[in-house]
Amino acid sequence: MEPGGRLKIGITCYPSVGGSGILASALGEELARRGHEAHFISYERPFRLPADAPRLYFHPVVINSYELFKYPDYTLPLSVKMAEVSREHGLDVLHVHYAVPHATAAILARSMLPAGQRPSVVTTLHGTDTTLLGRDAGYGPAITYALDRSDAVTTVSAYLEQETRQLLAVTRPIDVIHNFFEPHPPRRPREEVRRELGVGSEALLLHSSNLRAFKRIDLLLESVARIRPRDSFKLLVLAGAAFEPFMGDVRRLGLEDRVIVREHVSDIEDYLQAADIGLFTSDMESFCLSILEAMCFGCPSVATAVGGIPEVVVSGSSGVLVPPGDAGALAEAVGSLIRDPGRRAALGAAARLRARELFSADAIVGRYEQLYRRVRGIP
Ligand code: GMT
Repeated sequence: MEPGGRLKIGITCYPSVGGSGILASALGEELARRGHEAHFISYERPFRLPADAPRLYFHPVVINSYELFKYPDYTLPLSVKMAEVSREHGLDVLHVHYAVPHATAAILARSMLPAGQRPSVVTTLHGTDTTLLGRDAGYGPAITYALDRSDAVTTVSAYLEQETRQLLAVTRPIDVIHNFFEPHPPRRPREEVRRELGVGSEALLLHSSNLRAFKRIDLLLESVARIRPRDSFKLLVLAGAAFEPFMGDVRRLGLEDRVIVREHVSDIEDYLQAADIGLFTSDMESFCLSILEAMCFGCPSVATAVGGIPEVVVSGSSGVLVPPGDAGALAEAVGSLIRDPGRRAALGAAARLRARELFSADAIVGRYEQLYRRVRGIP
């Protein structure tokens, strides 16, 4: 640690589109703003990481290919890079987001270093590292081992803490630290963005995700197809993956003139501020950062009441939650909000306030700073 209580934190995450990488990038950005050093260690620069912020560094992990390997290995080169960066920069903490394989690599990196140069390891579980991989006999025991040997473990919701205890038989303390979102100011005015999207007075529904199977894009499209009248809305999909595989459903449901797709947008705030109602149809979600992103712009969501979503949205007060898998209930909830702009505005205002009070950088980042100090034994 540097004089003045500044910490040096190594952060490893998946750099591709996904909530865990977005959260890790935002955390690094906020830590650097607070005077700490944030050293990102990954195979690519995380896509939302600012290019030129002070005290924010990126250390790429280089993977060579060897004929002998049928499957390329990432864990070992990652752990070697973690150890190298720890040694060269005197890292206090290696904070890994998503257990597989990052937590294992961090434990190995720590044990490769001499006593006195060893960083503490903090593992943040984000979701499928417990709920999917934790059930896989080829991963579960390795995840449990890495969690037991981490100096601290956090989960992004109380739901995920319970799942981790049950699925991985973890008995050690776990800190629940919810996700946060700190929006950057939009670059373009709301009206300009709506014009770009071809949206007039109709309600703009928003869905943003990486389109993985559990996001239930089939259900999303099925639900909006039931909304009447058809011309009362348009649906904007901010896709973190190619949307093409879903175009068959769009055509089958006659939604060609209702669905607008933007893939891999980086100026997400421009689109968030243009939206009226979020729509999230997942079968599982430990938190659902996309709902929070919309809340920050006073955009209430209709979502399925699964996993950690009820910790983010209080149904009837800061959004509307319906049972999972029910296209009728989703369509009915969205339709009633389209017809009632007053209720929409009230839910949106409450959503924005809840996001500010519970899930802003001010509310959350200090908890990570405290955790880092705790594992380092700094009062
Ligand atoms: O766990 C995953 O499948 C991926 C992960 C990600 O990288 O996007 O998503 C999880 O982490 C996000 C950030 O904490 C949460 O908002 C998502 O709810 C969570 N996904 C699931 O639990 C399925």
